[in-house]
Amino acid sequence: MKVVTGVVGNDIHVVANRLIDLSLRARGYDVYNLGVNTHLQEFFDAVVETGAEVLMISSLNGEAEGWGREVRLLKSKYKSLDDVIMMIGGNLTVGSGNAEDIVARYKNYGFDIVCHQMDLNTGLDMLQDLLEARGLVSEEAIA
Ligand code: B12
Repeated sequence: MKVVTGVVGNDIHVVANRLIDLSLRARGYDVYNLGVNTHLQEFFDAVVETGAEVLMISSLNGEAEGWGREVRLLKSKYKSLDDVIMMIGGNLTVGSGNAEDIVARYKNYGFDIVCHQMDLNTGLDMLQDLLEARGLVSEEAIA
């Protein structure tokens, strides 16, 4: 199972990105890590190039709020990505905000799984659950 990951926008917070990379590999995923400072369109291009089933974006400084709005537009341009699971996590707004509202907003942008200020392993369990629900993996195997 291939996952493209990275940190969106002009965001240099790299620690979570390294942890995500390690944790995904430990769970058996093939990881294509674009690192920090990644433009939204670069994520979409990488998903097309690698044939990844999952796109996992981080935002730590909160600027994803600005980029998130472009997701639907890009999804409509890249029609082949309709079945790709889109996931985002980290600090998904600048300053504080109501978590339920933030999650609803990002779902509206087109993300399937939204993990605002959520522990990484909880988010990765949510991904596993969705992959199982879609019949893409069994409980035992990811790779
Ligand atoms: C270290 C740090 C920095 C370092 C970064 C060094 C580096 N190269 O990584 C420096 C000093 C450079 C820095 C700069 C800035 N920072 Co800073 N930084 C931090 C700090 C103290 C720790 C971040 C960290 O590494 N945490 C450790 C990792 C492991 O935890 P994490 O990032 O929270 O990630 C976890 C979860 O969020 C989750 N997760 C993350 N992504 C995803 C994705 C998915 C899909 C899932 C499921 C889970 C998940 O998993 C991780 C592990 O559990 C935080 C405050 C804090 N205590 O968190 C502020 C913080 C992130 N920074 C902040 C800000 C504002 C900035 C600056 C804009 C400050 C400035 N005015 O210049 C700049 C941004 C520069 C830029 N272009 O991005 C804010 C963001 C606020 C917001 N979103 O509203 C924070 C929260 C501080 C604060 N309370 O205001 N920062």
